[in-house]
Amino acid sequence: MDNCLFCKIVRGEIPSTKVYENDKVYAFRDINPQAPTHVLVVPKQHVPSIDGINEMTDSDLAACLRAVREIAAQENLAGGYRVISNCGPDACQSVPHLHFHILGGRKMADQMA
Ligand code: DGP
Repeated sequence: MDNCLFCKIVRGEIPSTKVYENDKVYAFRDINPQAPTHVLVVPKQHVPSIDGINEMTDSDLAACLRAVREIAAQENLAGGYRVISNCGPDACQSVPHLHFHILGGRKMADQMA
């Protein structure tokens, strides 16, 4: 996707602070962190949101969650962490490329919203 912000980050056309990468997944620090650790995990394949995951292979989708686990270990989030994927306008998704927020390094609120 030529004009997708996260596709441009994956391609290195927009700078980011890389945390993790493999052939299917790229992960980088959020520009507006909401916790001491705030990482975005994105598939390299352009998929707009969870609503679009039928366009992905199970292997590529699983790679995102496996990357989450790897990154949590790498970032020493032994106390726990939260994984969020906003999907669509009611969830305030602002970048239409599937991504998983990893939030950690502090105690999260016990309410989700
Ligand atoms: P969401 O609202 O769930 O679509 O989250 C999008 C996130 O992307 C938001 O937390 C801020 C982050 N973000 C937006 N633009 C950039 C950018 O250019 N670089 C980085 N590192 N993060 C960005």
